[in-house]
Amino acid sequence: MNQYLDIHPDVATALAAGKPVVALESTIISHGMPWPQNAETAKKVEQIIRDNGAVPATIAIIDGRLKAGLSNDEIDVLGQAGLSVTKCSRRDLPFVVAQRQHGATTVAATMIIAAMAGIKVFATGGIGGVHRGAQQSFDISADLQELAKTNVAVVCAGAKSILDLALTREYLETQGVPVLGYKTDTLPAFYTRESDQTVDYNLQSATDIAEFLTAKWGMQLDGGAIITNPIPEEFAMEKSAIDSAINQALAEMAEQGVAGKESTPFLLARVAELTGGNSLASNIQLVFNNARLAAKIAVAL
Ligand code: PSU
Ligand code: MN
Repeated sequence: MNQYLDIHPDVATALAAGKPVVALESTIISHGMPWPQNAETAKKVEQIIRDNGAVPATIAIIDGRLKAGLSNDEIDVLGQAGLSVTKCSRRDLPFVVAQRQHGATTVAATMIIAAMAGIKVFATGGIGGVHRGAQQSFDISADLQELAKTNVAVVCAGAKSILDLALTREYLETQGVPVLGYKTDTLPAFYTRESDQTVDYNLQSATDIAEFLTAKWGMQLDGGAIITNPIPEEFAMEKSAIDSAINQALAEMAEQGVAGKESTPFLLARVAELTGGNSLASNIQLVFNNARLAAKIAVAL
């Protein structure tokens, strides 16, 4: 047991009994959505996981403690504090722990803490990736490196086209990270069900996905896998509206010289503002959809 980690009693009981557990990230709470929808969504996602037969473990850092499983009050603290909570990827964890601060974990940091706790399946909205213009900026999310080495499967709605999806695919191929499609041949682009990129393998059921993961880890092929789950048709957005918001956000980012860890939150917030309430509703629904699939995969595993 890691001396820096607190596992919530419900999560610890489930893990000890070999019952299914699904990890959830917290940057999506503090940096991905506005208060109070962020905390409401986080609690509903936990309920959806319970309704589908698994135990939720929302992951964050509270007063310097790594947490696998939060109370509702802790979710509210992160939701209300929003952007003032430190966004923590791999490199930020030691600072926030040593300084006994709160931290919101990205996909990378959530995978690290999930793996410490023994959790294999993780649900989120979208992952980080290779940014457009990375040939110059070198902006490649640490999420991709983590997927290359940490044994956690990440269920998401693909990646937003704030990223360069083609370069993201190439990078994942080099790093040996499988990209699965749940009932899809093309990589979903978060708000839209399709993109111009393919997935590696289209699998038709949670059982097939669980068998894939069992084979991967059974062969000691370390690293994660990405399971992409297209946004439900009824909540998908018009590609042209999303594209124009993304292009405007990217232009503003260049103008204002935003870089480093601020890039992704800046782009997410600007796209959400420019597309109004529609994109928030879609974002919430796709997270619900991913939570359902992740719970089914955890049960099948
Ligand atoms: N993409 C989204 N929504 C998000 C994020 C990415 O569509 O909330 C968050 C996740 O926490 C992800 C992080 O792990 O941003 C990636 O940040 P960066 O690009 O700085 O690594
Ligand atoms: Mn970056």
